[in-house]
Amino acid sequence: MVKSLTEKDFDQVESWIGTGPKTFNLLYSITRDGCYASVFHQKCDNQGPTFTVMYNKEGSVYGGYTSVSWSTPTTRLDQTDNAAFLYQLYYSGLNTPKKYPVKTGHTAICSATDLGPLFGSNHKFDVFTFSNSIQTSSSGEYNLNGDMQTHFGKNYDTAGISSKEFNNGHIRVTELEVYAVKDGQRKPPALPTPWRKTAEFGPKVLGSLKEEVKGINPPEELDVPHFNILLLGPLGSGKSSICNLVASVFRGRISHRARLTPYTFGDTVSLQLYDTRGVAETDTLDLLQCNFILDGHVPDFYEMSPTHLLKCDDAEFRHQAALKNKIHCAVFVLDGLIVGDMSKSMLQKLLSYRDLLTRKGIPQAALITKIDKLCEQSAENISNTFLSPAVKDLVYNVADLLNLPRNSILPVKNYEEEMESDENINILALLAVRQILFFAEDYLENMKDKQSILKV
Ligand SMILES: Nc1nc2c(ncn2[C@@H]2O[C@H](COP(=O)(O)OP(=O)(O)OP(=O)(O)O)[C@@H](O)[C@H]2O)c(=O)[nH]1
Ligand SMILES: [Mg+2]
Repeated sequence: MVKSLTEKDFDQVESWIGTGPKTFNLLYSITRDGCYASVFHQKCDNQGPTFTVMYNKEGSVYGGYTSVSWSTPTTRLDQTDNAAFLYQLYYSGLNTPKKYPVKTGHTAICSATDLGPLFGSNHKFDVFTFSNSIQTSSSGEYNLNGDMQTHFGKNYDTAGISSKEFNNGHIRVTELEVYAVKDGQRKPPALPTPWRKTAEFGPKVLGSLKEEVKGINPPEELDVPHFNILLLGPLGSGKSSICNLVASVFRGRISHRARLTPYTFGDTVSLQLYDTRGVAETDTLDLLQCNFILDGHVPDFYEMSPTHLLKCDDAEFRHQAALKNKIHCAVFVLDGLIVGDMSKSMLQKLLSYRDLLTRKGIPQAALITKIDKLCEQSAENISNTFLSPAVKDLVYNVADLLNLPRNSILPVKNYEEEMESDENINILALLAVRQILFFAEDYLENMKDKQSILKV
């Protein structure tokens, strides 16, 4: 349903009036001020040209313009106005801009104390909105008591259309507004400021981010082919979907193997993501097992479960773990829809991993998934992520919950099944991957420095 006019609509009205740039200042709104003829006159009399607009539940938007002031004469006053017109901007939700000019020599408007806006004459009205007062119905509509049918097309050239084609054949409106129209330049609406600075989304930035991410590699001096990134998070938070997302950005290889599954992405990017079993309230990856993973003792594809815990004397236990087997950055994957309502015990669990990681000096980040479900703005277009107040609030909230810096909280949208590749989803993923690789690179640079100190 159309609820307010856009800048494009105002541009359209401006071009219909046809005398240069115009400003539109809302004088009266029945949902704000009440549907009373007295209030309409109090707010709109002697204001010069005005633009009246009505909205209905079907999504139709229509009304009239007059260059003559509304007034409160003692008896009903018909006035001619060669500049007046009726119009339709939307019909049942579709943008259908049409102007219906006043017929030459005909009455354009009628003013009186008891009348709301009336286009036409006292006896032959084309668009008569209401008289006296109207209360809202239980459905939230105002069932206007005027008439836009009987004499529709009498004073205005409505091109033979019926009132049904004008306003769906009824005068139940959800809003009626009157704007003062004055000469002047409208200020362009202020662009919302992004809450995180990023380059403008587009094909160029997608290409350059891809190249940048491919160019981030572990220090050559270390025998480490990939950055090993561990994904940790509650059940169903989107960990496996993250692996698919990165794979789809880099056209990598996805193997659907169980538990501690390393996903490499061909030769294109030095990144290995370790997907883990979801953390549940009761059954979970204990800290010792997590520590074994971090230290590289758990072989790839090892099936970890609470009933199948790795022990130091197991044959699979990798005793001689090298830096290339260890985790270089851990990423908490959190479902954006429910992270705000996370239970205390789940938060405690995540914080205990976090404590372990911090004590081991392993950098950490958090990916927030499902941001498409979080707000309309992002659902419509993922490039709005950094403009969305809802995403911003969540990112800041998660930073506080996990006590992580805000720049390590990274919103993403995963691909759901059978979705086509999308440029904006890929850009958001690459921004997150780049940040995670920076953290892992820092960690390995530190390791390199430590190794060289030990060698001296
Ligand atoms: N709309 C939407 N759905 C998502 C997103 N990420 C994941 N999902 C859906 O959430 C569900 C769980 O995703 P998974 O990737 O399997 O989650 P997981 O963390 O691997 O789950 P476990 O391995 O069971 O702990 C799936 O149905 C996904 O399609 C997202 O960003 N947006
Ligand atoms: Mg999974």
